[in-house]
Amino acid sequence: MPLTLYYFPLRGRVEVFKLMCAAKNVEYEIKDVDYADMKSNRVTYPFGQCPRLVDGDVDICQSNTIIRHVARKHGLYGSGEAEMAAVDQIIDGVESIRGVYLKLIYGDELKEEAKSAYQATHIAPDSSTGRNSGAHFAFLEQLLARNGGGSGFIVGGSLTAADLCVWEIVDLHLRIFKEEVTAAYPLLVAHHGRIAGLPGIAEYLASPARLDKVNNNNLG
Ligand SMILES: N[C@@H](CCC(=O)N[C@@H](CS)C(=O)NCC(=O)O)C(=O)O
Repeated sequence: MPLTLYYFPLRGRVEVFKLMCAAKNVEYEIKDVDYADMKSNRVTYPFGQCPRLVDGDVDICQSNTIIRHVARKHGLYGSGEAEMAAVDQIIDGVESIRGVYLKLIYGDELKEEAKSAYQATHIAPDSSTGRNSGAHFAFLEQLLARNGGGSGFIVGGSLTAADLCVWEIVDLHLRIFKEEVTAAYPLLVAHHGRIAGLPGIAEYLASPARLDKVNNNNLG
């Protein structure tokens, strides 16, 4: 039985799920959300939002819950408690960046002034010690470096959900801040290249299943 994901036709919050399935050759189908059902049915959509995943008797919302479910089931959680906790830490750290990114895209509509402030607060290396809501690329670069110098995966010695969360958030920022990210975070950029070349991922990224539309308002 393929996994069924209910979502909109765009990359958005489901991209890490799709990357995980691609890496592990997990079959899935994506179904359009019935908007009225999503807003009124508190059983299928407990928070009135998608994505929603159905996998046998598992029927869940919240994108990071979906990521963790697939990671547990398909060997993308590392090995042992310390690695699993490290994967969780990165999933949650990436979520902090996603929060400020979504404000930049939807709240500030990617206006030039907002972009400069975002760059200065969340990307510029010297602002990692300032107030940045825990959202800064220097943190991810340092975590990667701490795992054997940063030339492999971000946790342990094999691909985990953490690599794919980091890959996708770096990918989103390379689209907007390519020069700045490339200049400041060589390990993250090299990791981005390595992960993109992995079997399953490379084929997915080249396929029509990797949608062009990134955000619902066509920004980013
Ligand atoms: N915390 C939720 C956020 C989900 C979310 O923001 N869903 C958006 C689509 S990306 C949505 O359903 N928007 C429609 C709405 O809120 O009415 C998650 O991680 O899944």
